[in-house]
Amino acid sequence: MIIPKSHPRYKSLKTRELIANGVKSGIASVHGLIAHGRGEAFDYFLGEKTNESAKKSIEAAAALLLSAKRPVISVNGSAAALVPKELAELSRLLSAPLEINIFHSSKKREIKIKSHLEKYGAKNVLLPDKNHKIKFLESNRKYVNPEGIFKSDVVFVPLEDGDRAEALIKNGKKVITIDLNPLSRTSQKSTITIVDNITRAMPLLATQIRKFKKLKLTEKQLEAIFRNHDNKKELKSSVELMKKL
Ligand code: PTJ
Repeated sequence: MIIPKSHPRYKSLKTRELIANGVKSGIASVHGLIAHGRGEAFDYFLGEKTNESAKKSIEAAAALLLSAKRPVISVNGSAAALVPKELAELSRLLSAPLEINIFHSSKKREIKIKSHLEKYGAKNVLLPDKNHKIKFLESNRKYVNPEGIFKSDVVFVPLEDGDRAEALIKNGKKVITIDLNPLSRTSQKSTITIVDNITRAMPLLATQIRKFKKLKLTEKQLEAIFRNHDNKKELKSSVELMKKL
């Protein structure tokens, strides 16, 4: 379908199309459409722009990712449909693997997501392995790759559902998420939550990482940045922002 550029909701409709096409091509789960609608509603209340609090969280997330020993980028069907190029770029910038990890179990979809990411330039994409699990999780998301999430210290988990952030934390990992809903379980349990649309936050995160790399910040400087981050405070300020609208 051709969406005229003059349409007042052009950007939003284009993003909708990405997720709808993702479902049609078997990358995103049909449930991803519902998740997307929920995200759109929260984005409305945020004024559909990256707020100051999200900018602070992006800075902290960049510092944490750069100081990680074994960072991993976890990818589900919705994230792959919305930001494949940006996920591949983040993987390159951090020399970190992308690991497919989906809630609605499907081997076929995992393979499709992998080749979709590779089409957009990803070089290191891992798949889950039924012989390796993380603890404290019952769903399909417990299966992980031995060279990826299993051994990781920091996991980037954008657009996530439910209980995995909490389980990853209980497994001793630090968790960074992007979630438009500051009240979600994932937002509340993660180490760092970026309350923003994944389509806006991903390019900003890459820019911040590039900036920190250029500045050649030391371990200590990076640590000071992410240790200073108060996730509860930033979540509260996103909720306050929504109330103001
Ligand atoms: O591919 P699968 O099988 O792993 O399934 C992926 C989905 C997203 C369907 C699954 O994880 C799910 O059902 O997620 P939830 O429980 O709907 O949670 C998704 C969260 O992402 C919600 O809190 C939404 O508000 C949020 N969200 C939706 N769209 C965006 C978003 N956050 C950031 N950017 C978006 N574009």
